[in-house]
Amino acid sequence: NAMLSWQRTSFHFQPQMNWMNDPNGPLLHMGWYHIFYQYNPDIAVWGWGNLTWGHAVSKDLINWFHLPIALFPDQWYDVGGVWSGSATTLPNGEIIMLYTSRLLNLTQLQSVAYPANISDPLLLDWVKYSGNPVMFTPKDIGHEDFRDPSTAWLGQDGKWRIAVGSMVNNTGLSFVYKTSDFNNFELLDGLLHEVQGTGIWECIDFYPVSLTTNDGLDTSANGVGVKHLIKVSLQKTMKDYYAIGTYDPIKDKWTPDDPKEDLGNGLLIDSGKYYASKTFYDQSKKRRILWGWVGESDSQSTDLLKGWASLQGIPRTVVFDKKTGTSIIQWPVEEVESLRSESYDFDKLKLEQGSVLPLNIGSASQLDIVATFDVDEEALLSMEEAEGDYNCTSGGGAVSRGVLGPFGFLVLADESLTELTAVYFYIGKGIDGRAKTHFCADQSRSSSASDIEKLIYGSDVPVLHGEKLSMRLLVDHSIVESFVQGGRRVITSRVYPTKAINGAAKVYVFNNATGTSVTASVKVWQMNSANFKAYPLTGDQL
Ligand code: DQQ
Repeated sequence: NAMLSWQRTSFHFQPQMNWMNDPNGPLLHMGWYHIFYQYNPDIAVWGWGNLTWGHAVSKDLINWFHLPIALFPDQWYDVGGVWSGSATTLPNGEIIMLYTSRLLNLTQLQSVAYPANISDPLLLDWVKYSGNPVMFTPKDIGHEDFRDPSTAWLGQDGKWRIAVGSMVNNTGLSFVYKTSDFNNFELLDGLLHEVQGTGIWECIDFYPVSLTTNDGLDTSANGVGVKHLIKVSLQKTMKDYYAIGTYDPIKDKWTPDDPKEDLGNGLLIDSGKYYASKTFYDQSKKRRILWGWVGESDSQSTDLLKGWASLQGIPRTVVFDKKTGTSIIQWPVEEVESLRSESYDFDKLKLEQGSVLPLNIGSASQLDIVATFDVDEEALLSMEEAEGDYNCTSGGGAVSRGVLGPFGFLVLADESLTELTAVYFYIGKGIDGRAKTHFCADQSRSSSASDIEKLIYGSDVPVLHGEKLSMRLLVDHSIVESFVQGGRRVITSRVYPTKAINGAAKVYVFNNATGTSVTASVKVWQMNSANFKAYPLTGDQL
């Protein structure tokens, strides 16, 4: 439907048409980044039994070649759908895919696939192991509660470990399997971890982070100066949670640093629309890269009209936040900066209380924005006037005025400001009486269309002594990815403007605080579109 074509993104990964969900088995092989994804090739809605692994490759994580489907549900053990899974690259260069295969009666099992020809840089052909399935539903586990094998990591005994998510009653948990050949798998007695009340753990991601460097680590790394992060996707909230802790390689057990901040109670990978995320180690640039599924917030009938649904977020590097010591830092991969074209600098814009200022940059539908904000020193010091206990989701959104907030950006906004997505800071007072900074994205006025989910997302964000308030926004037609304080917190928004589209989209800075003026320094880049090419590749593209 041409009428909705402007919602299609220009530099985010999407299949040419139909339905996509989770990223699967990301890896780097012979200079090509591979992404696989849950793909329904028949229609723009999820369909459990139709799910395949779509496949695409890129040299830079930004410009893509679509490839033929890698895995179809064509065996007795996966006719119920080829569900999510992960890649493991062995030290000898072999690649192993583990995925959830479903029987017709919906039973979830784990199966193995290999590239037919490891010297093919595109890894076009996949062979399913003749001994599949390789993992069966453990005793006392519901046959539909056992899925999403992780990337394998090497134990001290020279055997590989794999995490698989499940639940007992309502306790989410991770089994650990051991293997030396990826044909025979032994279920270990203990669990990697479990948390009451969290429900099924989907798409477990488990990896080491370095406490000392900004390099990513190979999934098998452990030892001094290393902590381990577990990420789980909780179906009941459709959010990705993580916690940092210590992995005991003898007991194959992980313990959170702070039990109060355990999975489900602590940090989110992204407080917006972001699910089933998965990392991989990029051995060429020594970095860990995160992919995440960004679904639609419109209705299924609109998706059917459009003929497509979902995108993947811009891949992000992940490092341990050495300054807070409690969180990770996510940042768009540097390659996205290759799309930057004309730039505009706005130095020290003074925003009086209650002001909205347009940034005259022409079309504002494809942007990369970086900005810092200063509030009045005096206003900050007279914090007793600021409200306590602010909360983005219940705080009334960008129209609700406080002493020290909200202030930030209005993006994908039309000239009359009837449609806009607000991304902003709000400084309130913490229980200790000190300033507490919140970072929010308000979708409530993002579209004049109805049948759209228009939530307000966000959380508080640590702002350390001497740090300026800063944010970076990637805007691409129907998505806004917002990174605050260098990537300490992230919010992804899907929005569907009807007027603020293409050349009519504008960007504003605003200050709706009643008790302070704000000084904003902003740099905006227009973003070129990425290339998405269909298979087959021509000789020089290889
Ligand atoms: N999506 C897959 C499952 C996974 C869920 C099925 C998470 O394997 O648990 O499409 O979105």
